[in-house]
Amino acid sequence: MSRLVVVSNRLADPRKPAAGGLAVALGETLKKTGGLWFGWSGKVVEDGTPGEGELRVNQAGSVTLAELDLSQEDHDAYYRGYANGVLWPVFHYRLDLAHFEAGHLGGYRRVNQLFARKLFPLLKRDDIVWIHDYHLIPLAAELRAMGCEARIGFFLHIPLPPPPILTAIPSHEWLMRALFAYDLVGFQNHADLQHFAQYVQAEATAEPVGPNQFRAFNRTVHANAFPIGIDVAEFQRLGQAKEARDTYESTKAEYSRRRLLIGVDRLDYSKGLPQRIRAFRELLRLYPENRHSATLLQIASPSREDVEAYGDIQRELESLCGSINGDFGDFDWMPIRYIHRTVARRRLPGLYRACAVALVTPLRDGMNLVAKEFVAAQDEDDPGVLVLSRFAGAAEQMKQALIINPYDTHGAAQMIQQALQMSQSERRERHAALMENIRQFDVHWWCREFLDTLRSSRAAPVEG
Ligand code: GDG
Repeated sequence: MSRLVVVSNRLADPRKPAAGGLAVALGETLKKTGGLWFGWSGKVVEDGTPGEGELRVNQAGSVTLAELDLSQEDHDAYYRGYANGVLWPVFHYRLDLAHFEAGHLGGYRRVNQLFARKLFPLLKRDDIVWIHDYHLIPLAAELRAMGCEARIGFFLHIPLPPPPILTAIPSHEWLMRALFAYDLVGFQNHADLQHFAQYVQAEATAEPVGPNQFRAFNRTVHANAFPIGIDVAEFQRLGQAKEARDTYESTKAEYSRRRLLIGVDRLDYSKGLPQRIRAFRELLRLYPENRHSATLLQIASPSREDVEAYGDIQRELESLCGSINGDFGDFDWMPIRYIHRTVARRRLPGLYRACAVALVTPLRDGMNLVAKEFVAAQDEDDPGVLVLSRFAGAAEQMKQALIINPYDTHGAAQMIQQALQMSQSERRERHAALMENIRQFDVHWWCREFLDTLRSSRAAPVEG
């Protein structure tokens, strides 16, 4: 079997349990093929030269880890400026939050060139290369320019917006053309795949030349939807370990007379946190029986705090939670427990299991793995209910969740009430169907499906 080479912005050590399902799944395939994982080390060198960075190569069992440092200037332009200041907001339909600065695009290109320069000498001719996410869209084009002929696939973890939004990015033609350097491009769901097809047909006059094959810029690329899953078995094992069981017991004991609702998100404007909090306030207003009895536990783990829009969302959230607790709270009950910290992964399954309802209500999300983790952590006899935004990629698969529109505060509050009142038999039925789906389409399925498709896709240059 060919060696697998994984490239992602950040490197995760697949041996560490905190790494999560993706690193575990990729780690398994890397181990089997004696593979290589290449990415940024996480280290920023303050007085480093732009376009340069030290590469360290280490062995972790049979897997080689290659970590690259970045200069401060590159990091600011590539990561903070372009990836998180342009691509993240636009791909999440937030043109209002995008800052287009020419220097940032330059830095994005420079770092992709640096990645290619450092990676290319490590590649073997028959390697299978799998590049991940929006930070590295032009990487295959840079590798091809150096003469790389390996099979290269790309997976976009975040949504791809439709052409009217995508075309607002200056240099969108350059960005989208870069996708044609891949043999296979994967999206989270069929809606995103459709957006890709619409874009390349309208803007690049690419013709579909077969099922999910598009030809333009002298190359043919295969594209398809590969919805990512979680490692269900690993997450359930984590749920049976002591730390998760202790967390379950202590949470249950503390809230013995209350119903708990839970939200677990990176503190990101795409996750619809203020909308969720407002829906919870509407629940308390519309259905007063929930006062004193329902508590929302919102874990918002700190994220990208050096990007301006993230500070704004944090302040908005703090003020909203404060005003609801002030308006509705009492000596013996606070409606919202807002935790702006990262909770240890080992505790998460216990927390999920102690909760009657999960609120997964992003305004836009590639997939959303919290929705799947919540389902996997439930007790199958007495499971909690998932309330899920129609704008999460997960909604395409998880049809037995209660699907809401996060912009509709009133409608969302009604749905949360329905979740709190759902009979045990209906909860069981919905949970069993959701469980079947997340088991079948777990992260190992995703990995196999993408790599099998990549092995059989070859993007031949157009003749003549
Ligand atoms: C991107 C796409 C897509 C969250 N808070 C804590 C914590 N988490 C963990 C969750 C879950 C993961 O982080 C979040 O995954 P999501 O899928 O919700 O979101 P993104 O980070 O935005 O990921 C997304 C994903 O890529 C995969 O393709 O689904 O759409 O945006 O695993 O549990 N973990 C711990 N403490 C926390 O406080 N330990």
